Amino acid sequence: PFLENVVKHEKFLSGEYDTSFIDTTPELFSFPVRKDRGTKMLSYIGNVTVNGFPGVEKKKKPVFEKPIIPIISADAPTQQGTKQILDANGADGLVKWVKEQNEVLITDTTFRDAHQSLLATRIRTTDLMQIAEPTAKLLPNLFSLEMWGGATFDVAYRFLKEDPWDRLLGLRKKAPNVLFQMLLRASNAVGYKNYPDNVIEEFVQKSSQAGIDVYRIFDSLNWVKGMEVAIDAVRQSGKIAEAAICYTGDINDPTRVKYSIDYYKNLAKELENQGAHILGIKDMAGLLKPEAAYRLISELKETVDIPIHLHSHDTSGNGTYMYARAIDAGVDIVDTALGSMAGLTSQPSAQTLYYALEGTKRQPKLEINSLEKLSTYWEGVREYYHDFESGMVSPHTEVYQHEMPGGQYSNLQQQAKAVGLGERWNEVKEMYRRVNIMFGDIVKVTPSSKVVGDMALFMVQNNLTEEEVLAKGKTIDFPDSVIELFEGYLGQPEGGFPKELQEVILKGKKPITVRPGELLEPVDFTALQDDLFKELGRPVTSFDVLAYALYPKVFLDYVKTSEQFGDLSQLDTPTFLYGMRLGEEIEVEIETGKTLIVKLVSISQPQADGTRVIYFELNGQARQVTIKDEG
Ligand code: 3PY
Ligand code: ZN
Repeated sequence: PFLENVVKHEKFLSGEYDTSFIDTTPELFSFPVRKDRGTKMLSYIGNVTVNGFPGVEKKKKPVFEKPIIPIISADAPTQQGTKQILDANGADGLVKWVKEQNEVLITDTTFRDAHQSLLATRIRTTDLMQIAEPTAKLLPNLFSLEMWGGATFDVAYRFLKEDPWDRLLGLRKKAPNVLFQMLLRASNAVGYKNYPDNVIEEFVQKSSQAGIDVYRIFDSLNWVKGMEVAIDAVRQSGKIAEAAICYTGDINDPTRVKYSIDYYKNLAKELENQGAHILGIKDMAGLLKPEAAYRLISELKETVDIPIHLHSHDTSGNGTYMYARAIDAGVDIVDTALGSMAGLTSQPSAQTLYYALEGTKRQPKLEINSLEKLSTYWEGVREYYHDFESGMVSPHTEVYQHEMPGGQYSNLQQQAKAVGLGERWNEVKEMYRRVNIMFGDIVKVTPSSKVVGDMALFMVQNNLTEEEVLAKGKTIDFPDSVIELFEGYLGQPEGGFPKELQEVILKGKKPITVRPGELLEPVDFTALQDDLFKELGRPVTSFDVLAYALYPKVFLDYVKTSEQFGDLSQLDTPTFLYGMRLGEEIEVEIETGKTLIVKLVSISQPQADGTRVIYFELNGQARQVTIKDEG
């Protein structure tokens, strides 16, 4: 009857059934509480206890210390911050305010890039939610919290089995005072390919309604044409368009003429003319050296009138010193992470920068003890995710050679292991450098960096040299991503593609030179919502529809897992990743005021059909679930 009521509803029939339909017709959507929520959760816990979690070594659940949440008195007010400035004065008012500040402003990346770059983006919403309010209360002077976008969207659905929109909405409630910032891959949105223009427009509209204020927009080949739709959409939403230049090469190296200071100055001017409120410098691999930073920022300050926001990774160990030089040159905002989540492939540490600038006029106005307290919390959380660490333990100046983005390092390493090249990782890194040159020295950042990585793996695996690729290319089946790049589906690189290689890779196919979005049919969101509604047999929100438009398979897999195991976002992370120890008791708050107490009593030996029976107590009642032991 529920389905009938919905499909016969006049609003449904007229096609007006976006989220407001659910909001305005609640009578259709009040379901009886599902009685089997407990059993679903026990199935998940049983499963992960017996079979482990992908990417986590299967072993008895370790005993973790509980991460220490700073104690803040419940009635301590949340001080107003940049979010209120934007809401009161609009994007231009906020930009004006930024320009009036003398100290360097700080974006904290702990909620996004830091864990994307250190822990394969695996931090779960529950660990973010617990520290969001203390962060808002302890660091009200932050410029922004980078907390969404990049890989977080995909990884949330794909690996964490949780909804990234819930993360955004939940965090927004806990941290109402600081601007929320996301990374948007221009026409690639939060994915790895080009989407139709209306998908980008819809994504910006919905995410801005859900709480994003600052969009760092970049194109993976620095192709401004590919950024226009996203910049316009952000401007229209009334939010802040931070259009970013990806930094590659070395402006102070006379042999790297392609990415010269003039190249960056021209790009900066173009982005300002395109409507950027802020100019982002996205040093995704951490290639910007201290003196180059001083020169770059000094000259860009004379080129554009908008504030400049610098992002970098500390892979080389030079990050703090480089920031200090950029700050000397007048950069307005820089990205740091809390100390325990900083350094190496992540951002430079907020505390380190704070002390580095002591005694200068531009020291950030942040409370050092607050930074330390929050950092202590993250030190504890990071332990949970130990198995996702890249294994890098000291600075790698070799990044200046291979130029691999911080966020790619651990990922490509995993990819190499998966295809049996774990032992040849050094060769893969060297090949990555060579492939870049073979491709004509391109900007390497998601998704162009993934193509360079795919090609490097392919060449190492097949023992191919550059010469052999050209000589035998007509008989080689190149990875799909490589073909798409050379077809022009990620846009156009500076100076064009190397012609001979392009011909070899495309084998007679004609490349495109227009914006890929111009060739793509707009997505019919109403039809898509209809399909999804039929597929799922439940009300779908416009957030669901967008996720489905971006990642159809990943989204449907996520829905299937949620149906099987229920909402897993409430489980604590050690249980989510390791399951339970025999005799252990945990509490799971499934909704406010409703807590399940789960005890793992025993696990049977495998039965003839390969299943095991897991015996639990759920709120004191004996319960059992049967799990297939995957061996
Ligand atoms: C992303 O696109 O996810 C990045 O962080 C690129 O640096
Ligand atoms: Zn980054």
